[in-house]
Amino acid sequence: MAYRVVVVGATGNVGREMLNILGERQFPVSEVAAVASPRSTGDIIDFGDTGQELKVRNIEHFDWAGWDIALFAAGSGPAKIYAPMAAAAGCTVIDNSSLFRMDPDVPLIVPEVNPHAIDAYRKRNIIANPNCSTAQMVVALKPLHDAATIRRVVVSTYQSVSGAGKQGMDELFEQSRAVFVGDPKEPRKFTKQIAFNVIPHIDSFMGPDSDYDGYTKEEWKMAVETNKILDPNILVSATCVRVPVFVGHSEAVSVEFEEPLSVAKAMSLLREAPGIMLVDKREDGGYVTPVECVGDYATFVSRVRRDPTVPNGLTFWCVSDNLRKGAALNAVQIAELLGRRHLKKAA
Ligand code: 11C
Repeated sequence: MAYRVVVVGATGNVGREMLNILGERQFPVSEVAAVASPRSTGDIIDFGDTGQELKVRNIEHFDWAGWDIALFAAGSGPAKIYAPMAAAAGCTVIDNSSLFRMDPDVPLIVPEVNPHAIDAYRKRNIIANPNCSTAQMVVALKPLHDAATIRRVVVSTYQSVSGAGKQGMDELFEQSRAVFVGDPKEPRKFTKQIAFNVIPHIDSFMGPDSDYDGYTKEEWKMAVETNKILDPNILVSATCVRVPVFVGHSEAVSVEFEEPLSVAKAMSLLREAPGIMLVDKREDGGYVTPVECVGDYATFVSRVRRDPTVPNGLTFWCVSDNLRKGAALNAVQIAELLGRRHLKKAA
């Protein structure tokens, strides 16, 4: 038995990774539809490395009936129109946008962290995929939280330009070249020059009616999504920064626990935890950087050390491919979980 699967936004950064990962993981598909906006209709794209080619279909005329699962990577606008349409037609939606994440009737799932929460998906037939910077952080926090109960997290991110889509990647490439040839280009996608620079601003600013006044929406998402996925009692203060890296988000995470947790115990828990690869040699090069995590499934943790400034604190570095664990891989893992727990069609 196998599923009829739709990938929406199939021509974008995340949509293409969804197709790659469905193929790589041999997700049981009987048919795959690549769907996108009218401007891509008729384009031919690869179904990952399977050797199959897919003709892109127009979302405006797509008939959702008879399809089992739709992986949406088209942003909030299309999700608002088409996700409820697909869900009503009986096709379970796994949406990568922020639109449904905080809806109490929509589970927000990271399979290594809160797989049981998926059981509530039937209320809307929609499941939300978290923000990339949240996903990798909660995978790393989960085993530590289970052992010593996290009270507070202070995190600074170093987020790659692919989080801002193809336009973000193009802007870094073109600006870098422009700096070298002495022909500077005005920023278009980002608010300031991203080449050879860092920008402490991702997404819009929260307003004075929010507890997170002065934070950005990306920083707010890291807090409220962590609360929904892992534990509503964890306090999170994030500073999200765009850096001139093409793919791979990095995070410096400081955690304060209710109970003591030694570095040795934390490392042993992380070594065993699903989805984590601990690389921590405390020597030159004994840690993972974004370029090394591209194309990988794991969230890499390095630089685990005691935080001497609080009674029960640890600090670590974590890196993951934001287009994979932060988006497409997590969505496919949700589809696998859905199949195992609910659809009962998988071989
Ligand atoms: C970025 N994290 O790096 C964002 C991209 O809520 O799904 C994903 C935004 C989201 O710019």
